[in-house]
Amino acid sequence: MNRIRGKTAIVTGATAGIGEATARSLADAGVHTVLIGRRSDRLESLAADIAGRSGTEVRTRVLDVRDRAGVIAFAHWLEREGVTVDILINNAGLSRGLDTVQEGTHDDWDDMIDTNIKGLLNVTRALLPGMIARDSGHVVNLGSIAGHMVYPKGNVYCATKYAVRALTEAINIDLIGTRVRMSSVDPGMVETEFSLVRFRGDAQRAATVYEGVDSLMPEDIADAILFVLNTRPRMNVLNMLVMPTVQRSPFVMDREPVGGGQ
Ligand code: NDP
Ligand code: 8X3
Repeated sequence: MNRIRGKTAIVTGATAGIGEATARSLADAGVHTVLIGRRSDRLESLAADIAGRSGTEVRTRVLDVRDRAGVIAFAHWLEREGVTVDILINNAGLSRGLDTVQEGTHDDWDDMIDTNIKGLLNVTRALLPGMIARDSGHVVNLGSIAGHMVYPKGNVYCATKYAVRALTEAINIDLIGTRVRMSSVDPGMVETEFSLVRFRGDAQRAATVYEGVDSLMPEDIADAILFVLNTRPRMNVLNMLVMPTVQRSPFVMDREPVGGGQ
């Protein structure tokens, strides 16, 4: 049964990876979408690709979730466009570097904290009041296994994902007395541009992260998000931790020897 057809979803970080796959899956399910990211060329080509899928409307908006004034202006633009937001996918996020704290850089920390925590809060603060006023809506945050277990040199990235988990729990308490739901989908390793961004474009280093691993793919997480959204209104999935079958914890992973075991 499709309970989300005809609704409207905002997807932050729709230009790549999990956000892009989720945008496609939502459109396939008949959900109208508003796609957000900083790279306009990617937004436009994705919108062109999915426009008309199941007769859905697709809007795009170049927006940096760290830009608080820009996020508020975005919310006003939605009002002017007559868009009622039923679903918010707080997906925009990133990691920067893999260093001990004593070797880390302030710029990397700012990027992660400002995007993964404050960016999520900026968008949520702008759109949640409308959902509460309508007593209807569903927010899905992208957490991570990194919000459940820390790993070596993951320090600040892990802290941001622990914060996402805490915010999901805390905002659910804030929402008591309303029918608005907030969920979190927390993946283990997913093959996306995540490591390319973490290692600032070093494609070789990024590739080694996924080498020999039957990682999750963005479409798997899109499936999980669609499942969470499609539950009956009386049910709220607070947290869905999703791992590749070959990864039982950040530290326990079946990795095929490179070169097919030679
Ligand atoms: P990608 O790098 O493939 O995609 C990240 C997306 O976030 C891009 O669309 C990027 O768009 C957007 N983004 C980054 N910063 C901003 C910003 N300031 N404003 C607006 N958009 C922004 O990574 P993933 O798809 O893997 O990551 C998506 C989410 O999933 C993140 O929150 C990540 O932490 C989480 N996650 C990822 C896992 C993985 O293994 N890949 C595992 C667990 C969680 P643009 O650059 O155009 O702005
Ligand atoms: C991304 C997955 O394990 O690299 O959240 O932190 S991990």
